[in-house]
Amino acid sequence: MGMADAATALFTRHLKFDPADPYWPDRDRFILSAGHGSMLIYALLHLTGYERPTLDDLRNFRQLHSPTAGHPENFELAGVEVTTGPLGQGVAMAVGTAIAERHLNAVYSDDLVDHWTYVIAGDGCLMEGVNHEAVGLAGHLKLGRLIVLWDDNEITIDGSTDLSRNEDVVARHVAAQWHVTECDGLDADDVSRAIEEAKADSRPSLIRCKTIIGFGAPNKQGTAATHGAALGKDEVEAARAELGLEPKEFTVPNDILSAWRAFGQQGAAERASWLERLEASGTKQEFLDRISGKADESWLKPYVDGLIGNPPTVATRKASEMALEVINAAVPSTIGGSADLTGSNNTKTKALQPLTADNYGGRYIYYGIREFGMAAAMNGMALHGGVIPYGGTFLVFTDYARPAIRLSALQKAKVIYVMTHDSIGLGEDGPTHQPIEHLQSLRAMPGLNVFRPADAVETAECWALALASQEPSVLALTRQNLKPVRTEAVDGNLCARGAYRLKAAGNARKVIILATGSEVEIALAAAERLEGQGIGTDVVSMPSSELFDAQPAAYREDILPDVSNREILRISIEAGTTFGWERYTGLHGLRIGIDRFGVSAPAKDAYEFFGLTPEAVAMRVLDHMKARGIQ
Ligand SMILES: Cc1ncc(C[n+]2csc(CCOP(=O)(O)OP(=O)(O)O)c2C)c(N)n1
Ligand SMILES: [Mg+2]
Repeated sequence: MGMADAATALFTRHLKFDPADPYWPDRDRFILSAGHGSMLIYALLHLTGYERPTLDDLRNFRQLHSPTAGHPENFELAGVEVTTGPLGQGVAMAVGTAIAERHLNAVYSDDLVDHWTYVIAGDGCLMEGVNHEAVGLAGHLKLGRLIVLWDDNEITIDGSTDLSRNEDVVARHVAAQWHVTECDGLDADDVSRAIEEAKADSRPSLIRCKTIIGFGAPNKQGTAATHGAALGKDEVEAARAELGLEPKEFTVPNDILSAWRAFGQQGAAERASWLERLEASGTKQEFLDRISGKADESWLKPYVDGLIGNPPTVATRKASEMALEVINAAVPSTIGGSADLTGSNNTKTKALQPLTADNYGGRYIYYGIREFGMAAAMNGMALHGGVIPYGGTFLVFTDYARPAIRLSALQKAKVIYVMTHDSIGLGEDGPTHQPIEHLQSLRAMPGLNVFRPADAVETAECWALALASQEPSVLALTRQNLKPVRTEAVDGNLCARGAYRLKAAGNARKVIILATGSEVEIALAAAERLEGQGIGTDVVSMPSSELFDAQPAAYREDILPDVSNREILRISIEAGTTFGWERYTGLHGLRIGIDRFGVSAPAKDAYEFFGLTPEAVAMRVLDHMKARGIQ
């Protein structure tokens, strides 16, 4: 209610959109970062003539199967660009949509890409830590196409903002090289004037809209009581009287509705002329393919053939860089980056130029030490469309980026996280930097591909899978060198199965060892020892447990015969928590991993200390077989 006038100014006088084609690529992006105010965007979409939400949808606000979810969800309604609700992330994603817009503008010119990103943000969005990262990044990249309208109502859930904030929000934005202006948020003309001013400035803009929360509810406005709780019948009626609205619920007077529908049609002519420009551009198909997220896949086979012919002993972070050299040439929509660990994450390939305020055409972003801001920006870039963002940090710092990784998964944002230093194998940096629970906790997240490749071939295959997936992916990569485990040519992408038999038992099969990433070579060497004692051992590489779980039952049964079969012992080896591995080993199996924090030591010593060596593994397997009476 407090931002209704500001939103009216934006939607009727500035925002470029066409409800007849909500995904028109050159539309302006509107992001309601204050997602708890979802009814504002639902009302705007309804009034301007989007197919949904209908009046019935509005009646069914927050009910099961209604698209008018508690918070705006991009997968529920066209016109909702990104999913918001976790405060702060809307602004941070908007930084990404603004980056994508400028980049594509540099590639395709004003004719095809020339639009703005508008945000409505509350006090909460500006208080969250990620806001500081987002504001810093946007200021640095001089994202003048980004305009944030701040609903400055001085109220949050607990009451007055005086309870928890005394910082000068405006000064903070000015310090971050933003343009800031103020307006009366309850006066559409004044808001519109401020938007004009913001558009004329080449910096990102914050418009401080002075508002009253719950404006129009005569007895409750200006208080936290209007934040989320229902106003109640009496106060709703009083508000209707105060605002001069129809007394009947869910009715929009005809003259008001037709005026809004007319506003909704203002963009049609602009879209028509854009379509003409697209036809005349000579790049129509390429542009549309890019927007649809297509990525060339023909690079994989020749590249893998080359690796098989000459298998390298490299860290998988290096293998990732090698794959990226080929991918970045074949897939022009990739935009790489790192949160200040470029040389460690191996994310920058030779030909990539930095994306900067002076060169938006570049394809590599120095995000600075802003893991959360980077991840949220990548969500915005991916959902803008036309670019496939990938970005790196250490796997342990997925914790810093986690709320945005979760939103990548929820929103099906095609973001690729290049997470290196994926275990104690990073060595001397010690337990603060050594991930333990991270792989399993990421695997527990729905809708996220977690890949942990074992060598250069698997790394390339996992990259191909990540690029082909519509879901986000995490690539967990080593710092330390790994021996090649895939040295024979095969048809197709073995990692697509999630897990596959890398080595079949020579003797009668008694043991199946499942391993991921750097532990696959340990599994192979341990298996050799066991075979030497007549114990047939399969080694299964499992780069993705999610993809394995999605295989047909017969395939899973072939790789892992019935879990209740106690004649075959199943072992898992992963240099991280053993938590969760019982789903593949069964309770009577053996889980080899690390259920404590790591140690600061050279990688080799750390592996020895934790018993992650072929000798120690073979010993534990033999002991376990003896204890269980397996011959
Ligand atoms: C990350 C996060 N923390 C907490 C919440 C719960 N929450 C929803 S709205 C809100 C207060 C927001 O205040 P403000 O942005 O000023 O919104 P207003 O009350 O003015 O509408 C809180 C704490 C949330 N949605 N996201
Ligand atoms: Mg507020």
